[in-house]
Amino acid sequence: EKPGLELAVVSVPSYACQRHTPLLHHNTILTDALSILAENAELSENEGRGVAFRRAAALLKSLPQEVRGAEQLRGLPCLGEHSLRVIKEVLEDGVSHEVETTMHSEQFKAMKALTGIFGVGAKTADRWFREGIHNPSNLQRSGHTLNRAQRIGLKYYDELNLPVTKPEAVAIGQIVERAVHAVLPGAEITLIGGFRRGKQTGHDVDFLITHPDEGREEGLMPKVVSWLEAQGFLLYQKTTGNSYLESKEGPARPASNMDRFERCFSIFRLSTDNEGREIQTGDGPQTYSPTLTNTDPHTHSDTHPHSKTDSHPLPQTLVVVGDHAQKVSRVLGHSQCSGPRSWRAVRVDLVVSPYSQFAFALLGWTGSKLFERELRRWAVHEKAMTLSSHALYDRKRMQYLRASSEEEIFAHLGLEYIPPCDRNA
Ligand code: TTP
Ligand code: MN
Ligand code: MN
Ligand code: MN
Repeated sequence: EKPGLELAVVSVPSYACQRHTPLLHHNTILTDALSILAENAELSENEGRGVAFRRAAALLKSLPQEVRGAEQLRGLPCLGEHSLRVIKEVLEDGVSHEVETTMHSEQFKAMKALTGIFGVGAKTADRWFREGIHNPSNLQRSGHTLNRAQRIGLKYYDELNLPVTKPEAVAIGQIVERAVHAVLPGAEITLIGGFRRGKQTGHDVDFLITHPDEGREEGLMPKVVSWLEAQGFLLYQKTTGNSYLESKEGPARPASNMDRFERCFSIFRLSTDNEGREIQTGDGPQTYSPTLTNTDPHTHSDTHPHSKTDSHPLPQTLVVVGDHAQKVSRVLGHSQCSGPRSWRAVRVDLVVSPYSQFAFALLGWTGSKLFERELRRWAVHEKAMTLSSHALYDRKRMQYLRASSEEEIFAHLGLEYIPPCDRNA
């Protein structure tokens, strides 16, 4: 008798937004293989293929146990012919020939290295690759004219590719809070993206900013950015205004999945001390009272998005020791800037939403990207509704459905509530 045969008879729903997908799961060997193929498809601008591999991987992430044989997969949704072939290969041989070939291909390695530069997308990377540029050093020497984002991306290449840790995210959060409260007292700041889903590291840190008095948040971003710049916290920023109201398409019909909030893509200068420990210097505890909303993904108590019940003062000084600190100081020591320095570059995304759209923005910016895609697909195909990071529109009743919490949005969509920590599809 093979273990775990019961998997086949357990019915698994086909949309990722109907399932609990924790960060840690039982099929990493299989999902790592499928993720390589997904990434390769995305880098080759074959979105459909990428989504198919991502859906297959997400299905495996949601299973309650390790898959040991292909017969356990019978009856499960989301597993296309190609994905099944790869899974079977890994189950039988330990590796997939296609995955190995992909991983070690010059094109995949080059595309990953080049798109790893902040400001470089798949199109640009592909053009450079076909000119024989395979890595940042090649690009540096090529004499290509780079835009401002790409120049800074190249300059801080190594450290921007170092993971951002949770303590670093918290330290950035303290800076963002000081900036926001300096220009708009009473504004609320929420950690979103991967960290809200419980990830311990990320490629950036994402924050959503709102204010309970609708309208007070208008024009907030330029003020926050000016404050941050004056204090020397920014290495780079690109702010885009809110284009939601001016849009002629109507809020429920975005031209793409991109939302139209006031938004800032930035690179922060985060202080570290000489020993590689992270220290955030500031005005001192007497002038700063942190109120960062508790978004601990394992407490399901933050049911109301604006609740402040669990907020507690954050430490003024963050000390990061061990492996990560060593990696940071190694990268900083070897950076192109002269000598080791006492700060590192960190990618930060800031988004401002009106209070009435907060729940939609929170849901839309918590991710994962596949979870978001599946939510919108569910809404359209199963409920005749259109979901965006701004609103939910019911096309049969021809009306917008209001919500002040994520729970209400799931309820409108006829879905069981899935907490952030289980949205790691
Ligand atoms: P990311 O920061 O790209 O991803 P992440 O936080 O899940 O992972 P990582 O740890 O690597 O940073 O995006 C966060 C969420 O924001 C994601 O669910 C999609 C959403 N998002 C938008 O809605 N619009 C956008 O333009 C971008 C870039 C992201
Ligand atoms: Mn992120
Ligand atoms: Mn949970
Ligand atoms: Mn981001």
